[in-house]
Amino acid sequence: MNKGGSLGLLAQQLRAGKCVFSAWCGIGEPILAEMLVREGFDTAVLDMQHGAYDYARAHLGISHISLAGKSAIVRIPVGDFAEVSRLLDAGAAGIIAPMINSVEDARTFAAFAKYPPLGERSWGPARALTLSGMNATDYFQSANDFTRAIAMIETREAMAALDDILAVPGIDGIFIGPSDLSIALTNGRTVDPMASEVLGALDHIVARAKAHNKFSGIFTFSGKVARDMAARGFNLCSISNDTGLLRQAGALELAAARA
Ligand code: 3PY
Ligand code: MG
Repeated sequence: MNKGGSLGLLAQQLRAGKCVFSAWCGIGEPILAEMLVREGFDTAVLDMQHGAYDYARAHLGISHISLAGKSAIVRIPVGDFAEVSRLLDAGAAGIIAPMINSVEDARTFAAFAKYPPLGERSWGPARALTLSGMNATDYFQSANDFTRAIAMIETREAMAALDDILAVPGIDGIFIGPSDLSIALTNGRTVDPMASEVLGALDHIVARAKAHNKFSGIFTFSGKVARDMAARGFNLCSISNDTGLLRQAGALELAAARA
């Protein structure tokens, strides 16, 4: 068993080199996240930026996912770095921080995600100890290594600072937000995660992450695109979201009934 049990699974899967496929959950119902990981998704992201998850819901969702034997990831609201430590205390295996646009943003994020000497995370992982089955000393000595701090790259500023962000100790990987990146790279002309400006930037992003020995991930809207992104070298691909999957399945079955 890897260090940290289901909490350490994400880091182990990312190190193993196969693409990690993640569910994406915004509806705010922890049971939906649990259902998706039990369906075979490697992990699930609980979204506090654009989704209905608040801290209490995310705390519960992390438990649901962990007790199903999988790792939970949480995306925090923009700049809400105090949540990083709290969510790791709750047993999150990874934190995605949106809009990391500068080396200063990346350093602040890493400080809240990692214990000293790497960062400044404060002690108090009550739920994480219960879920991981680790004692305090073991958890303290290994948490920096098995929890993942993932910086979102989704603006022109972030693209310009990509190497500096990747070089920050304690930033374990990056995650592309293709919709916001499309808005940035087209100067507000469109929002299109498959815009040529976005697709043209992806090989460079993957290559720079590899050069820094860090992983790269991306949000996708379908399994087909996730497969393509995995083939391009991304290590973590999220697929659609709970709203999208539910609407898609509902529309499909209703159309079949009415045909
Ligand atoms: C984006 O595409 O901008 C995202 O943040 C994905 O959730
Ligand atoms: Mg975004």
